[in-house]
Amino acid sequence: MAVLPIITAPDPRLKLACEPVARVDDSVRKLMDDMLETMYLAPGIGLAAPQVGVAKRVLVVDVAREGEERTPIRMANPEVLSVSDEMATYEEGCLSVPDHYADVERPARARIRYLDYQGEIREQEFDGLAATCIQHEIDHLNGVLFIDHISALKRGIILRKLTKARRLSAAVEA
Ligand code: GNR
Ligand code: NI
Repeated sequence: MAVLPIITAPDPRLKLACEPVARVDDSVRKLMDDMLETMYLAPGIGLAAPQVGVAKRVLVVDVAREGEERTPIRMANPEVLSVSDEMATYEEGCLSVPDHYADVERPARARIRYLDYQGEIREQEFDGLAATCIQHEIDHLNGVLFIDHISALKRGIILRKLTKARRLSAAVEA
């Protein structure tokens, strides 16, 4: 396994729609495992392939709390089959939008069809933080960030701060 560098906004690679995988082969399984290792180290509760510069429809999630047993979920080509009318609001963050958080409202439950680690088709209903996180990750596969769900004013403030922070760190490294 390997830890991969995480891309941060504003980066055009975070705005692209990703391609489905043709099948879950060893290279896709390695990507999933490397993404999980990267996510656990960060630490985060989810990670989508475009965040590590790979434009494929692959994501990983683990919403187990620290100290609890790990419950990794690996998905390729996830599809939202249906969502609840009931909505839920969580304060979201993103490894690609470091140090910024905002409330985002999403459906409270979502039924997802995906290819698992073995390439088998699975359907599963998610609720709570897992439902929010998986919807956040599927957004990434469509080039959408959580800041795209907040006001343009707040989004602009955050993107300007991220651009400034990047200029500063580039200057320090130079
Ligand atoms: O680590 C993460 N926490 C989080 C909290 C609330 C809603 C979504 C998330 S996902 C985020 C990791 C990440 O950026 N995944 O793309
Ligand atoms: Ni994210």
